[in-house]
Parts: sequence; structure tokens; C-alpha cells
Amino acid sequence: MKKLFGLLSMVLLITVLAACGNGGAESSSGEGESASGDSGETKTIKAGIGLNSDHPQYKGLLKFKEIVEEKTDGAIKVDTYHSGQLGDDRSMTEALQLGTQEVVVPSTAPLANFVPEFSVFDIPFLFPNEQVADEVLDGEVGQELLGKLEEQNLVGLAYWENGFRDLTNSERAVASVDDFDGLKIRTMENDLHLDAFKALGANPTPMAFTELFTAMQQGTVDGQENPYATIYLQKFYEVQDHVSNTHHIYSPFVFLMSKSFYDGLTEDQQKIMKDAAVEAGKHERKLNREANEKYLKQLQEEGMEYTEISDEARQEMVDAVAPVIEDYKSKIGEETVDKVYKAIEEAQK
Ligand code: TK8
Repeated sequence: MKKLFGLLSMVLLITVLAACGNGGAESSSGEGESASGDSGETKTIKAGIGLNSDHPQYKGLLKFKEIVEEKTDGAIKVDTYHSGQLGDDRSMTEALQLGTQEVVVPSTAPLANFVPEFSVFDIPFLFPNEQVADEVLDGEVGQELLGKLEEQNLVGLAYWENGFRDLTNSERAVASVDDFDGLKIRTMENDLHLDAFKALGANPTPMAFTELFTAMQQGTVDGQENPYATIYLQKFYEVQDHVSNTHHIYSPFVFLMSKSFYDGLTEDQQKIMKDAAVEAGKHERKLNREANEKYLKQLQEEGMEYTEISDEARQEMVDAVAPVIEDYKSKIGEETVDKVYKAIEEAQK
């Protein structure tokens, strides 16, 4: 009897797992179902990110979970995974396309491999500050770009923030373009980043974030670039000695949902997803800005040497990457580039 019961619960478990695993693609929930799920069927969202549980990105994901589970009365459950437990940005995005994962919040840079227009945000020194970035991303052109993700079986629900990126390395203090000479810098998997660092004189290598710590530890690369919050919370100070406020790029995150899962939801549920992604994003942006403000000091307390980039030195960097930007305009799409530049101008009025 005991054995039979064990067998039955096993079968039940497998059935439940299979139902969750298909990402709701063959959803039986039907059109008329309310947000709270009249049929009593529970859907589970597997949501993964690359950063660890101390990072605002994870706090944002927990906020999303809280809102969704409350607003759907438990009809949709959210399981959260951090630290690349489900993979890196690129492989998780592919999992969304396949319908084996429902949510990921990647940087926009690797997304350019799916929708080239996203590379517009990889133009160095594009956004002057976070407020302008918010306006452009949450405004018309930002939302238009999210729409392009549909062709890739992805639904872009909101922009979150990774933030302004700063350079760290284990070789030398970087104060100007000359100091980049030959530095082995890990970049995100993005061609524009790669070419921009080459133009600065560095020796860049693209690599998934999940490989980065070990690569720095083993000396495969000398350095990397990420916002202070990541440098601190991922303990990069343990393997990096120098940090400079290059602020060379503002890195957005995009909150992505698998299209097959999203399409299987009721209209009410879809709205709950969108609202929750936006709301959680506001929370994440706020925490992230607080974090980026406080962690530079803590990095110095951990023993990193801080080098300030003068206005003059930054202008040299702007000039060094200018030909690369020119070259990429047509690859990104002139129309998108122009629209973004215009929106930035508008936002500064
Ligand atoms: C986390 C990444 C990461 C990004 C990078 O998954 O790869 O350097 O800045 O933080 O999105």
C-alpha cells in the first residue's frame, strides 16, 4: 500500500513538473479565465538572473514575485534563481525562446545578438545621467525597441537598471587612454563593446559573466568593467586592485518573458505581469542608485586604489571611440540611432 502511494505521488509530481516545465505553452487555462485562475491550475514562472542575491537586481526580482503572487491570488507562482544558477544572460534568453524558462533580466548588450537595434545602448558615452536614460528607455523609442523582441519570441516588459560601468583591473591605475594599452579586458558578448575597447588600445575578450570571476582570479583577463554595485557585491575587489570612474557606458537591464508563456496567459494576467515588471523595476532602480553611490567608498575600504578620470582624459576616450560609433550606425540602424539621439536631446530640455 505504502509502495503504491509512493508510486502515485511520484506520478503526480512528474505530471506537475511537466506542466510547469512546458512554460505554459500548451496552456489549458483558456481565454475566459480570471487573473486569479478559476480552474485552480497553478502556473510557475522560473525567473533567473546573473547577479547574486545581495544585488538590487535580485531584490527587484523578489518584488516582482511578491506582486505577481499577490495579484494573481497564487494562480501564478514565481521561483527565483540568482547567480547564473540557470545560466548566463545569453543562454537564459535562449531558454525563454525555447519555452523552458519564463523570465530573465539580462543586460541589453548581449540582447543585441538577438535584435541588432539594441546595440544603440552600447554606444559609449550615450546617456549623460540616469534621469535621461529613464526618460528615453521608458519613452517612445525605448518601448518601440521592446516591441522588436516579439520577432524573437520574447516579450520585453520593462527596463531595469544595471547602471554606469566603471573599469577595474589588476595591472595598473588607469587615468587616461594611454593606460588602456594592452590591458586584457573582459567585455560582455557584444561586438560594439569589443571594438570600442580595441579603439581604446586594450586587448578585449568577450565572455559570459558567469565565467568572469574565475578568469580574473586565474589571470586570463586583467580586468573588467561593471557598475560599482556589481564590483562590490560580487567581491571583485578580491581579485582586482584598481578602479577608475570611466563611466563609459550606461547599461540597462531588460525584463524579458517567454512569449509562449505570455501568450498563454489571460489578458488580466498579462497586465499584472507588465505592471509588476514596471513596479519592481522602479524599486530596483532606486536600490541600484543607492548602491552605486555608496559602494565606491567601500571598494576603497577593501583596498582598491581609486583613480579619477579627468574631464580632459574622458574627452580623449570619447574621441578614441568616435570612429567605432560612426562605423556602427548603419549596423544598428540609422533610424534607431537618430531617434535615440533625438530623445536624449528632448529629455535634456
Ligand atoms: C549579469 C550581467 C552582468 C553584466 C555583465 O547577468 O555581463 O557584465 O553587467 O551584470 O548582466
